[in-house]
Amino acid sequence: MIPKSHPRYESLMKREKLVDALNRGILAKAGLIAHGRGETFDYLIGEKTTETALNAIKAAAALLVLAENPIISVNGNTVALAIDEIVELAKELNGKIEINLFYRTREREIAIKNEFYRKYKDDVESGKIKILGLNAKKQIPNLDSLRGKVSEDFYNADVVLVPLEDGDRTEALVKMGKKVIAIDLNPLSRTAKAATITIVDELTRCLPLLIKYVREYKKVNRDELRKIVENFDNKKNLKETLNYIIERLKNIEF
Ligand code: PTJ
Repeated sequence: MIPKSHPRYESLMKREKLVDALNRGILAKAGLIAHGRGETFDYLIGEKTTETALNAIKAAAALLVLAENPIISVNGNTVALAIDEIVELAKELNGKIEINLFYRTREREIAIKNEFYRKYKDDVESGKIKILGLNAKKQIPNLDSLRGKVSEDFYNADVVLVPLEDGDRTEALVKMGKKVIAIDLNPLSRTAKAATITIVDELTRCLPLLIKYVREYKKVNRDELRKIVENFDNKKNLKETLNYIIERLKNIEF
């Protein structure tokens, strides 16, 4: 039991959630390692949403609202940490959520699907959210990993949100002509570099902001939204994030 007064309470609770998800067959073992890498980068950015991350969140929200057929791709870590926020965001869009696993097994796919049913049975049964990807038959071209198998809906999506993605698939999705929004605390990752928009922020911290801006932008005219997307330069934003980290570390006080 972690006392609420512990200075690292939030962070330790996230770890608890991941361990619990591992025990329930949702998380891949490597998901724990991936989380540790994320924690390191979160220390470097100061465990808060930076200005550059906020710019990326706004551009991502605009792109999602403009999309004809957006889809949210989820893996073990995303479901373990942020199932509620993912469902909330999906309901603001077209409800489509695709299970897509790097360490793909039938058991994990089913465990993740069951988690959506356990927590959001009514929404799944009423069609407010659609859980896709279980009988994925389409293949992303030029991608050998099991992550290349996707549903028809995913194959036809114009915008995909991919929290904690691997670089190979992001590159392949961009080559297919899709707009890819990545959430990744590592600004140096191949995913971060290949995505159309990279949000360098912690998943559970940025999703509420993304939802907030999606709600707001649904009331904004499409030309305005296009401008927000066009004015966003991912490479420039990543460089600014790195410069922010450098300056922060140079000036840190102990
Ligand atoms: O559930 P599966 O089988 O699809 O496997 C998922 C993992 C995450 C294990 C798999 O995709 C993987 O190995 O990913 P990587 O290549 O380790 O990349 C994960 C990235 O996510 C790293 O760059 C981390 O910095 C970042 N990351 C980890 N936790 C968070 C995060 N970014 C944002 N928020 C986090 N909480």
